[in-house]
Parts: sequence; structure tokens; C-alpha cells
Amino acid sequence: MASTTKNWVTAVAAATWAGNAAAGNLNLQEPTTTIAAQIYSLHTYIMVVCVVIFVLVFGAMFYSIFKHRKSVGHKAAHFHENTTVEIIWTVIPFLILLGMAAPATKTILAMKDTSNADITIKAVGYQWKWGYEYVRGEGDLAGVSDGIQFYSNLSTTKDQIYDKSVKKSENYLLEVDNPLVVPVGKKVRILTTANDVIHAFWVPSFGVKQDAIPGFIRDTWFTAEQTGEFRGQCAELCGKEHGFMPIVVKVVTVDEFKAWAAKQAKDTGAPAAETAAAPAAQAAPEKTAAAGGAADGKKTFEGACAACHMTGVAGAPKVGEKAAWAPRLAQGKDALYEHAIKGKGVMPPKGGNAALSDGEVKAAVDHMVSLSK
Ligand code: HEC
Ligand SMILES: [Cu+2]
Repeated sequence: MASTTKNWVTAVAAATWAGNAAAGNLNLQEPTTTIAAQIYSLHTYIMVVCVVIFVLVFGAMFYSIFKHRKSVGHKAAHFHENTTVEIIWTVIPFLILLGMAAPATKTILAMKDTSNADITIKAVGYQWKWGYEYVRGEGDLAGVSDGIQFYSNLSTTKDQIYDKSVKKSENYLLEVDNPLVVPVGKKVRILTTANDVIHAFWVPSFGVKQDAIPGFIRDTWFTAEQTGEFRGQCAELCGKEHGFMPIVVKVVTVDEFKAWAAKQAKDTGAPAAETAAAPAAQAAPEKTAAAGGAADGKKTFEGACAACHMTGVAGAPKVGEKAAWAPRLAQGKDALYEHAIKGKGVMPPKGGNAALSDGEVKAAVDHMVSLSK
């Protein structure tokens, strides 16, 4: 049963996200955690209160205007200062506000309580992707995934985005190469921060939304109650590819999680729990790229350099244009690497993607050179 509900929920969520939901589906996404369910009912409750007030106030207003209009001979009453009325219109709104503040405060306090987490993950916003790092922390799962780190990039292909004739995938713009993997039924603390501008970590069906601010650490938490894939997005306008940095959380059983963590640690050479400590923070997700074989120059080029170098905007040498490249190639590869990494004239350092490693930029240069010789 749980799995049918889950499939149904995931299907509805995906459909809503893709924007093809049946007309009328205007509500919040179906909650899949207790806290999200609390937020959902709070939202409904406050909505009802507002609708009731709306109907009463406008009802009284329209009734008075209509019944006591001048054309049927009504005369306005003239009076000042009526203590009874003043007390009533102070006390009633006060009680209404109390009735809304009490449950809201309870939910907000629960949302902010990140203590006693079983696992802690740092989510770093980049223009335009997320980097995840499983950090050392207390809790049940301490040590299991410490030090694992990777980037999570949009996996929808560029032609689906720019070419109208290409069919869009089911989770168009809501799919990534490396999802965030977490165990079911465990409290996950997320620490958010950002590398460049403000981003926001948002997974609606978990009731989680937290700004990721450069230079600050903010935290939030969730306990996934069912396995499956849950989707969210960056929720802070962060630049031209703001819509292209989705979040996918893959919830698996605790055993699957342990197996995944062990495999990741092996594949990426993530330091074991004892030695993770400080260097992990700086070594950052680059490691994954390096460990996944040679950096993929074509991919980096398409993601970070093609915007200028495919079209040749603002004097950027166009790839494939031999005349533009010949004098540059004559400088030698090291000069090209250096200019690509440090910038030159209008060419921004690393094409404006500070998150790229030197190796990735060099691989992109190699790719450009191989096309332009
Ligand atoms: C914002 C546009 C822009 C982006 C993005 C961009 N470039 Fe450039 N690039 C330029 C411009 C403009 C020049 C010409 C600079 C000059 O000669 O003064 C240039 C020049 C270069 C050169 C030649 C340098 C030389 O010594 O003559 C290389 C190599 C290069 N870019 C690599 C890259 C790589 C790799 C990326 C992606 C990581 C990238 N560029 C992204 C605009 C861009
Ligand atoms: Cu963002």
C-alpha cells in the first residue's frame, strides 16, 4: 500500500512540477513527511480563517452599502467614540491572531529544531549546481558516510531545453546526474551555504526550504518517511541558470544507504571517518571529478564555455575557426591554460565558473583546441 501511495504522490508531484498537472491542481505539493503535513494543514487552516474573515467583512460591507443606500432614503448616523465598538474591534482581531500564532509557532519551532540528527550533510549552492558533502557529525549514522562529496548537475540535455522538436524527458529540468542519497526514517540535518550568490535549498514535499548564503551557514532538517525520489529546486533567483539547478533526493533503506556510502568512499577515495577532518572541507567536490577518470573536457566546454566560444561573442575566439585560433595556438598550450584559468581581457577567469577545478578548465581548453586546429 505504502508503495502505491508513494508512486501516486511522486507522480502527482512530478506532474505538478512539469507544469502539465490537470487543471485545478493549485494546492501545495502533497506532503511526505510529518513536518510537511503540519505545514500543509497549517496552510489550510489559515486559509480557512482568512476566507471566513473575508466573507464576513465583505458581506457586512456590501449588505450595509446596499441596504442603507441614499436612493432608498437612508440618512447616515453621526456619532463619535463608541467604547463598546472599539473594545470589540480590538479584542476580536487579537483573539484571531492568537488562534493563528499558536499553531504556527509550534510548527516553526519544530522546523527549526535540528538537534539530534542521525546524519549531517552540507549543501553548497553554486552557479548553477549543488555540491553535497557528508560531514562528520554525531548520531546513529556517524562515520558511515563522512567525507563523501560530489556535485549534482542538471542531467536534462541541452537540446531538450533549446530545441523545440526534441521530446522532453519525464522529469524535465528536475533530474540530476548525482542525486542526494539519504536513509529512510533517519533525521537528516542539512547545512546550507553558497559559493557565489544566494541560493535556496527547497524540497517541497519534505517541507524544507532554506536559503544558502555565501559566508553563512544555515541549517534545516527532514526525516524522509518513505523511500523513493523526491524533487525540488533552487528557490532563490541566482542568475541566468537559476531554473537549471534542481535538487533530487533519493531516499533508500538504511542498509542500501550503508552500501552506497561504502561504495562511494571506495570509488572517490573519500577519507575514512577517522581522517576526514579538516582537509575534506577544502578538497571539496573536485575529487569526484578527478576520480571519475579524466575530467570531461567536452562536458565542461558545453556547460561553461560554449555560451561565448560557440558563437564568438565579444571577441571570444570561436571554436573551429582556424584563423582565430592559429595565433593563439602559437603561444603554446601552457599560455592558453593560464589565460583560461586566470582570465585574459574580456575572458573571465575559468569562464566565470569559479567552482571549476584547474583540471576541468584545462580539459575544456584541450577540447576546444582539438576542434580548432
Ligand atoms: C563570457 C564569455 C566567455 C566565456 C564563458 C569563456 N570565454 Fe574564453 N574567451 C573569451 C574571450 C572574449 C576571449 C578572448 C580574450 C582575449 O584575447 O583578450 C577568450 C579567450 C579564450 C582562450 C584563448 C586565450 C589566449 O591566450 O588567447 C581560451 C583558451 C579560452 N578562452 C578558454 C575558455 C574556456 C576553457 C572556457 C570555459 C571554462 C571559456 N574560455 C569561457 C570569452 C569567454
Ligand atoms: Cu540557485
